[in-house]
Amino acid sequence: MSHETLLYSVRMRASTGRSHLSGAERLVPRDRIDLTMKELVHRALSKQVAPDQIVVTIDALGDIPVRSVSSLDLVSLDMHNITACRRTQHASLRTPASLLRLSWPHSAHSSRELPLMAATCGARCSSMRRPVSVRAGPIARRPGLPVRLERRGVQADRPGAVSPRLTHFRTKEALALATKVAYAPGIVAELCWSDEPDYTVGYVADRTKGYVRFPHLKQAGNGFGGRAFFVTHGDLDRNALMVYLQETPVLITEIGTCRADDGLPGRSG
Ligand code: PML
Ligand code: MG
Repeated sequence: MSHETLLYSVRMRASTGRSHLSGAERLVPRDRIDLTMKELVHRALSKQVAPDQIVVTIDALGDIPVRSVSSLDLVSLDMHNITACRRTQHASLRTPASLLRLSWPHSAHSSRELPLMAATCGARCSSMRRPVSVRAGPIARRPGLPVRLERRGVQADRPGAVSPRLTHFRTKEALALATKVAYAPGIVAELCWSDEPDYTVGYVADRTKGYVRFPHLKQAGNGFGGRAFFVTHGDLDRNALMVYLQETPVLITEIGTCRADDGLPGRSG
């Protein structure tokens, strides 16, 4: 493989004490490694809390096949009331009968917020230990799936491909991640609330609706949040799902359409 076509995974993890502080991953060609490292380290250093440790890991993908996809379409809701955002997020998740189980990826910050997010989805908590399984529908007796999402292989910011509306780095990264997750075998939908205290945004994502963005799911200053995956049951191949999420590099080669809400299903529900 020539130097030009070789892709590298650049990962940053920052922590303070035993707590995770910041993390990100990019898939970049060799000539962008330097810049990407600087950007990610800068990100870690810009947190309100100073990190004790910043670890940057760079791996050549080598022969690992990369899956190229277009991003999900982005639908942005102009809705600034917390209750309305939560209700609509709930309503937009209420679709398939196969929407059965909620798995909690991880996050020290997440556990206290989980009941709230679970309620948002119409689900009930079965445990407060992590990973937490949440009851949602007829699969209640099945154990939760401890999906830990590695951001491996996600590229969010191909220059030139980004729509003018996609300006915030968190939106770009979350869209890339949600796109990867949406194409995972067995995933029905994903729900996210940002865990940044001053970033009140979250989304629901699936392949049909796209990335539906809710600007105001919590009060500013509230550092709770996280991601939850809804997976199918019966035919779920856990192994395939885990391998895809943890190992498969996904390159976002095009950005889908970005539009304001124009009649999201469940909007009035
Ligand atoms: C956005 O659409 O602006 C991003 C929402 C989710 C952010 C998740 C995070 O990075 O905390
Ligand atoms: Mg976060």
